[in-house]
Amino acid sequence: MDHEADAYRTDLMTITRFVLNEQSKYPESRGDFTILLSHIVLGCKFVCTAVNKAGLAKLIGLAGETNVQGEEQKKLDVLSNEVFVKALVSSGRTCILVSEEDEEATFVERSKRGRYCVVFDPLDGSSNIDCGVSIGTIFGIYMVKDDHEPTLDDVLQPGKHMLAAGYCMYGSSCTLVLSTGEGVNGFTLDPSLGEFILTHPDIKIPKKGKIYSVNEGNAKNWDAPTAKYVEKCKFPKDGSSPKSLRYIGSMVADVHRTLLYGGIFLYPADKKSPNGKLRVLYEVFPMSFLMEQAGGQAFTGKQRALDLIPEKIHERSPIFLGSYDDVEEIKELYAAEVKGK
Ligand code: FDP
Repeated sequence: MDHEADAYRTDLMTITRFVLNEQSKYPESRGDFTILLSHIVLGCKFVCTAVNKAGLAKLIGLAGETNVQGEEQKKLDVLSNEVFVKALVSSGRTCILVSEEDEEATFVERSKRGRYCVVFDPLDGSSNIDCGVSIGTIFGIYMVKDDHEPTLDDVLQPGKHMLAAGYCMYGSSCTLVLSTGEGVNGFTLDPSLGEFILTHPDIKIPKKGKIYSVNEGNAKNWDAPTAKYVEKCKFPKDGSSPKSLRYIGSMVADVHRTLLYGGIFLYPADKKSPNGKLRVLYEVFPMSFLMEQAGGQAFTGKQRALDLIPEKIHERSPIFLGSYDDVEEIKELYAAEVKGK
């Protein structure tokens, strides 16, 4: 990228302009999605500012703690959840919200109701907050088909029914990655403008990567295909070079790197957690949607991740996602295991 030229760019593609351009392809569209997205973007900007200030403002304490002024502090993830719930409800475009922070789904009151269902993790990777490691917001969007009274079944849908998905990473810069089902685009927040600017158009994941990303501390409890795959990454028998291991332990950051550099991110099942750790609706689905839209794959160990039909809103699933060829290898190992039985 030519940074000098970039500093003088006068034709900036903001995320709103980008989505309005997309919307103009559909003359019947009433702009509801653009309005919904602008409320998500507002939530991301708020959380970004709060994350940046967290160390200074001591926002990182436990919920219920008091600060030096004696005011009650809200934990950053609790605060982020409140911001997103309020922004989404006030958009007037949502009917059901499922948040990682809330045990029950929120059904929006009739007067403020729209047709979109938003599933989200307002601040994923929260165990990393206190040490300043990148964290993020993940979201997926469904739409109810007709004017029926919304029920949980409207969100207990396979990921392939999502209309859009994305994440915002709060790292050295604040980056929002979005797919509305026609490829993947990345936008970086320009703090001086307060706008997300298109910086990563049409992201395509490399077909094969050189990095694997997994919590190897769980290795003793892995099943055979996962163990074999990781062994192959470290000791390839086909003459190729071993892969590098990178694991941040913050899904948004690990997936973002995987999307840009290629490779594979895995959070497999193990003996202690037969369904893995990551949540289907607001972690596995949105990230799988983005991976497929960028030309990669996402697999649960049994099936294409986006085909999964969740039965509960906080359900978990094992996940293997990333470069097409790398995920293909793990699929082959699981297929061989089933055949061998
Ligand atoms: P965290 O526990 O910090 O909230 O789902 C949550 C998550 O982070 C993901 O962001 C991350 O990929 C994963 O858990 C890390 O889990 P391990 O610590 O078990 O590796």
